[in-house]
Amino acid sequence: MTLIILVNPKGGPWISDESLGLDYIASALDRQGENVSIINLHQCDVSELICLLEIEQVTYVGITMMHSTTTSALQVASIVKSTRPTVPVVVGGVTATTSWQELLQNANIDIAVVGEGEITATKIISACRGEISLKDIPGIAFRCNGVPMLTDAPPRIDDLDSLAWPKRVPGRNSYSILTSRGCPGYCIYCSSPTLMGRNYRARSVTSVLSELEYIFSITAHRPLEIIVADDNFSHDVERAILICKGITDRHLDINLTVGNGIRVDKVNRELLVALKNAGCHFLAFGVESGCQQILDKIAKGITLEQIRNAFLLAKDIGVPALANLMIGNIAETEETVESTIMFCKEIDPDYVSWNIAVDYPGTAFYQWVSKHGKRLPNRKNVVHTDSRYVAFDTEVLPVKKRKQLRRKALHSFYWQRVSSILRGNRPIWNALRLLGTINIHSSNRILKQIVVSGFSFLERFNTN
Ligand code: B12
Ligand code: SF4
Repeated sequence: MTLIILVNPKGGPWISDESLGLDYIASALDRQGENVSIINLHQCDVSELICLLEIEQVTYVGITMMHSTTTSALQVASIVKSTRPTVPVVVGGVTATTSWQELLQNANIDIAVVGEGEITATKIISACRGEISLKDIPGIAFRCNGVPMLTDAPPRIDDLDSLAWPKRVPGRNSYSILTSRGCPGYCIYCSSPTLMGRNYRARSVTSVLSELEYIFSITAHRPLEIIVADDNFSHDVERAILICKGITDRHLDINLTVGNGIRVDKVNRELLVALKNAGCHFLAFGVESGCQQILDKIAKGITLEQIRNAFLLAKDIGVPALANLMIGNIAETEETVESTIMFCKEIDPDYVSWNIAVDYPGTAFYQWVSKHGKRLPNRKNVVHTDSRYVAFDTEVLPVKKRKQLRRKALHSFYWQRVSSILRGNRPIWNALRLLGTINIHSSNRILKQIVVSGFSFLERFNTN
C-alpha cells in the first residue's frame, strides 16, 4: 500500500512541536484506510524523511505551514523534489490559504490546500491515483498550464463532532485540543477567520470531554498540560463553563491554558471561577491597546471599561492574568503607545506581552501596510516568532521608534513590578512573579518551560 507522508517543519523558539492541523489530517486519512506517516522535524532529522522517500511508494507529501515556518517548509519541499521528483508536494495551513499564488511560483510545490483540509486531503489521493481531476476538488490551488488557479470554495465542516479526533502521540506532557472553529471577529490584523471562517462552530461538550478522557488514557503525566487552541473559546460563554465544569466533575488533573486568551467582552465571574476550578492557573486577555480610538480602528469590538473589568475580575478570583498588547497598528502614534503604557499601569496585569504588530497576508492590516507602509526586505527570511520582530516601516512610527517604545513599555512594567515588591507584604512571592514575567520575554524555550511549570505549580498554593 502506498504511503502519505505528512511533515511538520521546524519553527522558531516560540513554537509547539505538536501540529494539531496535521494530526487532524492524519486521522481523516486513517479513517479512509490510508497508510500515513507523520514526520515531525522538531523531534527527528530530515534523514528520516529522505529514508521514507527512498524506500516507500509515496502518494504525496503534505507539509503544514504558517508564515513563520515558510522558509523551513520550502526547504522540506525542495528536499522531497530532489529525492523523488515525481512525488506531489501538497502544502496546507494559514499561509497556503492566504498566499497560494505566491507559493505556486515555487516549482517544488504542486498543490496548496485552502482552508480546512480534512475532506480535501482525502480527495487529493483520488487525483494522485488519476481517478478525478484536480479541477474538481474544491479548496485547492494548483498550476494549470503553468498558471496558478484556484478551485471552488473549500467545503465547510459544520458538524465538528463528525470529524475523527486528531491522531495523538502517547506519553506527552502537553496536548492541544480544539473545541471549536471559527471566530466572528473582524480584528484587522488577524488571519484566523481567513482560514477557519467567521462562522463559529462548536463541538459538543460531551465530545470535548470524551476526547480529554482519551488523552488522559494515553499518558501518565500529571498534572497534564492542556492547551485550548480555539480562536475564541469563550464565544459561547455557557458552553465554555460547561466544559470547565465537566473537567472538574471528572477530576481530570489538568493545567489548563487558553492559548489565545479570552476576549474581555466574553468574560464573567462564573466563567473565571469555572476555569480556575478546572485547573487554569494563568489567563491571557487580548488588550492590544489602551487607547479606545485604536481599539475602534482595529475593529477589536471591545472597550477600555471591559478591559478594566476583566482584569479586576481576574484579580478578585485569583487567576494571574497576562495582557497581550500591540505596538504599530493602524493609526498608532507615539502618543497612543504612551496612553497604552499608562493604561497598562492602571490595569496592573501580572504579565505583559508587548508585540510589534505584524501584517499577515490575507488581513485588512496587510492591505493598509501596502498603502501606508514599506515592508522590510528581510521579512521573508526571518522566523518571526519573536515579539520584537518588525515587518514594515512607516513614517509616523519608524522601526527604531517602535523598538524604543516597546523597550520603554517593558521597562515601565518591570519598574511597576519592582516597586510593588518593595512595597508589598509578600516580597518573595512577588519576586517569583517578576521572574515568571521576565521569562515570558525570554527566547530560551527550555528555561521558559521550567519557569512556567514551576510557576503554575506554585500558583496552586496561592490562595490570595
Ligand atoms: C494554537 C496556535 C498556536 C500554538 C500552536 C499550538 C499547536 N499545538 O499547534 C502556538 C502558541 C505554539 C502558536 C505560536 C505562534 N503562532 Co499561532 N496559532 C494557533 C491557532 C490559534 C490555532 C492553530 C491550530 O492548531 N488550529 C487547529 C488546526 C486543526 O488547524 P490548522 O493547523 O490550521 O490545520 C487545518 C488547515 O489549516 C489545514 N492544514 C494545515 N496543514 C495542512 C497540511 C496539509 C498537507 C493539508 C492537506 C491540510 C493542512 O487542515 C487542517 C485541518 O482542517 C492559530 C489560529 C488559527 N485558527 O489557525 C494561530 C496562528 C496560526 N498563529 C499565528 C501566529 C502569528 C503565531 C506566532 C508567530 C505568534 C508569535 N508571535 O510567537 C507563533 C509562531 C509559532 C511557529 N510555528 O513558528 C497566526 C499565523 C499568521 C500567519 N499568517 O502565519 C495565526 C493564524 C493566528 C492569527 N491570529 O493570525 N500558535
Ligand atoms: S483576534 Fe481573536 S477575536 Fe479577533 S478575529 Fe482573531 S480570533 Fe477573532
